[in-house]
Amino acid sequence: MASAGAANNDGAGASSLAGASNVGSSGSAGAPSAGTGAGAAATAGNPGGGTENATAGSGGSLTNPSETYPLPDAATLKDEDGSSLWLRYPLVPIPGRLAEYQAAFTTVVSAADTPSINAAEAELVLGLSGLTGKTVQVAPAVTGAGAVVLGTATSAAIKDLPLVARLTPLGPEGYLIEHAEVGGQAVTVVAGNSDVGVLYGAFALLRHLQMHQPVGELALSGSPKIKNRLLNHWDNLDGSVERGYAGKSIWSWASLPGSASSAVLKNYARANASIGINGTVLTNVNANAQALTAASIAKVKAVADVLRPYGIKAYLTARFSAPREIGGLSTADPLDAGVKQWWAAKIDEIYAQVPDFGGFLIKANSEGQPGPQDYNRTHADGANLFADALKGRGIVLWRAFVYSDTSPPDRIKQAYEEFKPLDGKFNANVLVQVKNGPLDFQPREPFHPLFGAMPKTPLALELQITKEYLGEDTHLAYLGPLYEEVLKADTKLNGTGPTVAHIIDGSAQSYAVTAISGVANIGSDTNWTGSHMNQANWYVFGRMAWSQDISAELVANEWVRQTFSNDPMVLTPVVKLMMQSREALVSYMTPLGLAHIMGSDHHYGPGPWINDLSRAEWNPVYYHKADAQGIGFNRTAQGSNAVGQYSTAVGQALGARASVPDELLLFFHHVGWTEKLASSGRTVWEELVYRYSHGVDEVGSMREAWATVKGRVDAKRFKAVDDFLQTQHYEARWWRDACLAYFGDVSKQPLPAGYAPLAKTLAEYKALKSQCPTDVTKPRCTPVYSGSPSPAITP
Ligand code: GCW
Repeated sequence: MASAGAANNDGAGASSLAGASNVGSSGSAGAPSAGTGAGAAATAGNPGGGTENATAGSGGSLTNPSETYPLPDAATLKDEDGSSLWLRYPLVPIPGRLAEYQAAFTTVVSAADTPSINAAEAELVLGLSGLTGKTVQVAPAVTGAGAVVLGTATSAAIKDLPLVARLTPLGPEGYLIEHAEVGGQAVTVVAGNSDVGVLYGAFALLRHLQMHQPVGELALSGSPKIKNRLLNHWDNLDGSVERGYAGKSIWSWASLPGSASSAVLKNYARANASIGINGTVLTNVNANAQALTAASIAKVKAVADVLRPYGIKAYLTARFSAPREIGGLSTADPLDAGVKQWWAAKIDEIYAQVPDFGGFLIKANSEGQPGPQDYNRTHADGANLFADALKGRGIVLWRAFVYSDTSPPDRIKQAYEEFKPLDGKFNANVLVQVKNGPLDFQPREPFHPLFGAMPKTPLALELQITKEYLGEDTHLAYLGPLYEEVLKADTKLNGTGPTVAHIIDGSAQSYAVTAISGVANIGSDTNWTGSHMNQANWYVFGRMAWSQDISAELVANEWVRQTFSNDPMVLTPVVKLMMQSREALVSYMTPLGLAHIMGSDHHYGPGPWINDLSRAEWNPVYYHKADAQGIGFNRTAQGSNAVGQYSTAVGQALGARASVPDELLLFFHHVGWTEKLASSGRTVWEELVYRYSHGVDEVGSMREAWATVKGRVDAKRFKAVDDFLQTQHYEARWWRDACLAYFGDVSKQPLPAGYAPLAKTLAEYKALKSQCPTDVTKPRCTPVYSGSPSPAITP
C-alpha cells in the first residue's frame, strides 16, 4: 500500500493493546454484558464521559413494542445498497407505534434561519416523513398539535419554557428534547445551547424514533464530555487511501473545489453529525506538503464550507519539512525565526479562507517522516512551533506513534521513553495523540502506558476504525467491545482508576483541551465502508466519542435497529453475532496475547514465520519469540520490563504469571509449550490449538445466526453480508491452520485429538505469499476458499 511519504513497509505493522479481564481494564473481554441487546438499557452517562439520557415512558430502557413485527413482504423489503447508512427512516411497520408518531409529529417549526438549524429542519422533515409515511411540513409557527419546535435557549418560542433550566447545564453542544406547551398547543421541543446542539437534538430524536421507542413522556438529553471528536482520514492527494478498503478517497481532491457540491460530502456531514463527530482530518498522517499550497487551501475551504453547518471542522496533516519543500527555505528547524514566520504566515493564509480551521495533526520522526529531531529538537519544540501560530484559533494533535529505526530491544517501550520526559513542555493548545495500545492497532493489546503517565499534557486517544489488522473489508469484526475495553481500562494510578476514558475526557488530570480520534474506514464505495457491517464501526466510534460510558452492546442494538430492523427476530441474532465477532477474530488470529503475526506490508493473512524484513521489529518472529522451548515476549522485570512503564499495580499484575490475564499472557511472558494454564488445565500448546479452532467455529455460528434473518433483511444486503461471512470463515481456517502448522513445527508438538487436521502443509502456506492478495485494497485469497472450515473442534 504505497502512499506519498509513507515510509512504512512492514514496520508500521504491528501493535497491540486491549486489557482484557481486570488487569489494565475493567471490561471482561468479549462477553456481551446483558442479554442479546433487545432490551439493552438506554441510559448512558454518569458524571464521567459525556451523557445521554432517554426516558420515554417506559422506565428508561430501550423497549420492544408489544406489537409483533410482521414478516416483511417483497414490497417493503426492497434491495438496499447501504448508501443511506443508518439514516434510512423507513415507514414504521407496526400500526400502533405508527399511529402514535403520525399524531405526535405533523409539522416542524424552526425558531431561526441559520445553516445548522436549517440542516436540523431538513433532516427532521426527511426523517419524520419517512417514518410516518406522511409529508411533514415546515411551518412558520405552531398552529396545531404535532409540532416539533426547534431552537436555542434564547429563541423566542423557547426562552421562557421551564426546560431551559435543564438545558443550560448541558453545555455548548448539549441538547434537550421534551414535550412542552407553545402557543397553547402540546408540542415537542428540540432545544440546544447552540445551533449545532439543536442539530444533535434533531438526530437524537430521529434515532429514538428509528428505534421505535414510545414518545408519551419524551425526555431525551445529551452532552459530550470530550470537546474534539475527530475522524482521521489517511487519504492521499492522489485519491488513494492508506489502509483503506472502501474504494477511493471521498474528497476527490483533484476535482476540488468544484466537486465539493457533491451529495457525498453532504451525506458524509449528515452521518457524522448524527453521531456527534465534530472534526475531520482530511489528509494522511504520512503527509504531503502539497496539501498546504494555496491551491490546496482553496480545496480545503470548499470542503469546510459543506461541513460547517453540520458542526464539523476541517483539519489537515502538516509535513514538518514543508518550509523547505514548498516554502523555499533551507531549513525546517522549529526554532529558526524564518521557519516560525513561514508557518505563521501559512496558518494565517489558511484562516483567511477557513475561519474555523480546526488545526493540525502531525506525524513526525516516525516511520521516516521528517520532524524536529532532524534538527536535534524535541517533539515539544516541534509541536509548539505550530501551537504558537495556531494560538486561540486551533489545536495541534502531535502523534506519539514513534519507534526508532535502530531496532530497539522492545519497540513498544519507545513512545513512553520519548514522550514522558516531555510532560508539561507542550503549549496549552497541544494534545499528544496516543494509539490505544503501545504496538499498533492489533486485535488485542494492553492499553498504552502513556495514559496516566503525562498528567501535565492533554492526551488524545487514537483508535482505528479501518480494519488494517482485523480482516480489512471482509471480516465481520464489530469494534465496539475493543473500544469499550480500552476506554474502561483501569490505569490504577490511584489504586482504582482513573480509567483511560477519564484520562482523555480531562476529568482525571484536568486537561483544558480534550480530543479523541478514529482512523476512518470511509471511501468511495457505495456502502461507504467496504462492507455493510463495517458501517457499525464508524457508528460506534462516534457514539463512544460522544459518551464513553455507553456500552458496545447498546450501540450495536441501536445500529441494527436503524440499519436493518427493530424486529427481535433480526435484532437478537445480529446483535449477538456482532458482540461475539471481535473475540472470535482474536481467537483465530492472535489468541493468548499474540500480536503482529500477519503478512508483511499489506498486513493481510497469517505470516508467523516471517523473519526476512530489514528491521527486526517488523518481523512477526520478533513478537512471538517462538522457539523449541516456548513462546511469547518476556516483557516482565526479568525481560524488557515494559511492565515497568505502567502503574505499580498494573505493572505487577501484568508481570506475574499468576495474575496476568490469559488474553495477554504471550504479550508479556515467554512460556513453555507444555506449561499448563491454571484457567483451563490445558498446556500452552493445547490452549493455542483450542483457541484457534474455537475462533473458526465461532465464525461458523455467526454464519448460522445471520442465516436466520433471511427474508427479514433485504436480499441484496443479506447476500453481501452472507458472502463476506463465508470468506471470513475460510480465512479464519487459513489463519488457524497456517499458524498451527508453524507453531507446531517450531514446538514439535502434535495436534491433540479432537481437532480437525490442518488443511495444508507449512510449506504450502508459506507459498501462498506469491498469490495472496492480488489487490491490497480488497484482499482475497482464493486458494484457501474451499472445503468446510468448521468444525475445527471435532465432536
Ligand atoms: O498502522 C501503521 C500503518 C501505517 C500507518 C502507521 C501510522 C499511516 O501500517 O500505514 O501510517 O501505522 O499510524 O502512522
